[in-house]
Amino acid sequence: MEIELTAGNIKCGGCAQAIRDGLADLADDVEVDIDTGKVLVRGKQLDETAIRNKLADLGYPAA
Ligand SMILES: [Cu+2]
Repeated sequence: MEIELTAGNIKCGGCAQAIRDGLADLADDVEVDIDTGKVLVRGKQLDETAIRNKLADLGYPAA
């Protein structure tokens, strides 16, 4: 399955890396689009609430 979220505050490659690292335990694959703020998360089992909470903790709250 996959979940696409739009996260705030993504400004650079460092932000994208922080998100990929932060979500590594919650997903098999994470793509971050710096221009649009879109975060695409793929995995066999995804916990959207946990992903949203993690993004918020990292400082990139999802809309
Ligand atoms: Cu950044």
